[in-house]
Amino acid sequence: MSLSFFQRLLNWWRRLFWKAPTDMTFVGLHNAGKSTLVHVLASGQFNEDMIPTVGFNMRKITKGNVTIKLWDIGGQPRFRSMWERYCRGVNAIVYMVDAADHDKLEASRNELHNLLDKPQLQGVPVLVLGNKRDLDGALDEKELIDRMNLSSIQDREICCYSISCKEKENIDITLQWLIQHSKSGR
Ligand SMILES: Nc1nc2c(ncn2[C@@H]2O[C@H](COP(=O)(O)OP(=O)(O)O)[C@@H](O)[C@H]2O)c(=O)[nH]1
Ligand SMILES: [Mg+2]
Repeated sequence: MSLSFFQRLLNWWRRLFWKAPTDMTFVGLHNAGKSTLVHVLASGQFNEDMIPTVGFNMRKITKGNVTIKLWDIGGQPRFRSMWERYCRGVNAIVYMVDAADHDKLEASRNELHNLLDKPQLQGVPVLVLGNKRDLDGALDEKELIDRMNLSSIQDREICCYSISCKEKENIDITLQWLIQHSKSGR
């Protein structure tokens, strides 16, 4: 069975992404789809380690030359001091939102703005992903930019895509953004 043109193109972007030496952070509220995104991007094997910190769910993904630190943000102010430690020096931050979970949007917005207020993270480019666009009532990009108050973020490059990890929608442009930000020279 031959792969479709689209699948082959996606695989090509994937290989390119895992090649460049990169350190990234995937963060967002629990259940946004961060772990699912890693599986979709990797589509195959990767290494996953727990970083042992009591009560704080931090995972380290490695594949090829890429390291991704993955963690759930929210509801635990006592862990805020760790954010800088885990995000310092990363090439980019991917902030994931469940675009269909309207009840959690405000919390997600507040956590994002708290995170970006950290001086150590100044200037780090951010990609906000509104995941689960396949679900009824999911916010589109424009609505997400508004509800997440992204236009107030002026001190860095910020981008927002509406994606579905489940239906693999807009994974190609997500990979392209990640590849473009693999080597920021920071
Ligand atoms: N409908 C839908 N469900 C998704 C999508 N991405 C992830 N999920 C589901 O959302 C739940 C949470 O995903 P997970 O990756 O564990 O979230 P995490 O806590 O951010 O790592 C799981 O049940 C996933 O199957 C998506 O694009 N659409
Ligand atoms: Mg997870």
